[in-house]
Amino acid sequence: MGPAVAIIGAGFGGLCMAIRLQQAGIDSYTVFEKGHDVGGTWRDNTYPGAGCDIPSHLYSYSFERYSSWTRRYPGQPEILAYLEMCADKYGVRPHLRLNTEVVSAAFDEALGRWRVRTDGGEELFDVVVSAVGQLNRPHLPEIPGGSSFAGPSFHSARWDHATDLTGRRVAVIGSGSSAAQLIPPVAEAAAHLDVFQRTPNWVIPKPDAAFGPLTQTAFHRVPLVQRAYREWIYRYAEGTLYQALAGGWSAGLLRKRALEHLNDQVPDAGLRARLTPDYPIGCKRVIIDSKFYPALTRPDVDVVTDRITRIVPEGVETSAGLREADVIVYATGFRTTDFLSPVEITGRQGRRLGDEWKDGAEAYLGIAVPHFPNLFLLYGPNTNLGHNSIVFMIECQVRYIMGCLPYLADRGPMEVRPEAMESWRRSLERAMDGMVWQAGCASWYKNAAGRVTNNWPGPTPLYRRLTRAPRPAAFRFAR
Ligand code: N01
Repeated sequence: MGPAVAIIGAGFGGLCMAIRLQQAGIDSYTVFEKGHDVGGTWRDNTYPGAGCDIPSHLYSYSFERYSSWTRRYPGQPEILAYLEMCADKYGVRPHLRLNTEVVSAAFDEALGRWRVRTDGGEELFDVVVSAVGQLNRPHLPEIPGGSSFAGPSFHSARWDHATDLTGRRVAVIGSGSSAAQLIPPVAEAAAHLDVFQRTPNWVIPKPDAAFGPLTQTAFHRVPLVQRAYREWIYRYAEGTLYQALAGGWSAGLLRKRALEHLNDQVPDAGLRARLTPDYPIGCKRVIIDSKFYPALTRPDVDVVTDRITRIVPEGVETSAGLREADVIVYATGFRTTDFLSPVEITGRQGRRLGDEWKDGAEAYLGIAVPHFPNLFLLYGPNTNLGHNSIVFMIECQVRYIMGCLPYLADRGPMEVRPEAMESWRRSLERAMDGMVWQAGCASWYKNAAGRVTNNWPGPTPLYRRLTRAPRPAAFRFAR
């Protein structure tokens, strides 16, 4: 038994929370999942070429070192299979409430509990853990005439597998990480592909390879090899990539590597110029891919940089004229600064989370919000990374929340103090100062006012230290 815990979402975060509760002998939890199965973003993103640009041995739980990864960078089916395996192996399945969307959660002050409302009714819980992720709501741009298009059109995260692209004229709008992955296979199938690029991205090579039988055997038989490999990738990301984002010594090296990659893969100087970003590397999420540029150089692919003016039944109209298309793919990203929305969260004194966050989402350690007792966030505000595995951050947060549970048992609902939040806000602002995301570029890391609400500005070992255990002085308790 233990506290009744409602977990919203069964992706990497929600499953991790469930597994740790299960391991602690707390079986009084429910995982609400609006989709038909576990997997989160890895269930939703099934576009051709979908995969992860963080090596599989790091993009997995530290406590479940899977030795069956077939390649360095896993494809979406492998990651989804890993998460399904974890749900089975750790006994999470009986706690899953699939196809059930949480509509609202309201803290009942008299009861000291949360009223969680789903499309199936209302239930009481002691604790709510949000694990909805930052990239779960597709962003569909409001382009004039959008609905007038005569053919199929869909978002990259809602891939329409019934639409066969073979021999068709395809338009892909967007050129971020999702577009970079789906463009090579789409170009292969299509008769012609137009890629509508509004802003070029920095791209560095992805040294992907299948693991040979020797490596596989080493991973299976010698856990130390696997641990050492994971550690090596982690340290590289911290030592080199993080330094670049913080404006350190490696920014120049990374930029040089990206420019060499562009030079090597794109012989045409005109196209190269259009693909060269004019902002510092890392300001937007760096694309890690080795197939993207070659696809853009194909004779049957055009990179269109003219401004899109409207969608018409025949295709996409730009400032330079009509580009005819049979299918439109929106690889236009996600509504990343909405966080928990559209779930209505109401804390003490009827405070609504949406109102508290009207100037930008924020949370103490990215986990707790003043006036919202016993509400904990996974992958919350300012905990996204531009350089390392988000699974690491999720594990830090889950450990922290597990550390809060004994306090709840002894002293009742706990709520972070506004002073602790204020001091956290100030330290974040200071740390944010030197980060490259502040440079003059638009990105999904920032809200409309230009505040970076999504990214963690420090090294991840620091975050791990800060979240090692809750500091009781930062909280107000009911008893
Ligand atoms: O989305 P994005 P994504 N007209 O927001 C363009 C993770 N991820 O789905 O740059 C024309 O990056 C927009 O243009 P601009 C990863 O963290 C990870 O590709 O705003 N274009 C941009 O080109 C990634 O960062 C993996 O000018 C419009 C694109 O659409 C995050 O998901 C794989 C437009 C959106 O790019 C999101 O990536 C895939 C408009 N009106 C994704 N509106 C891994 O491998 C938007 N765009 C781990």
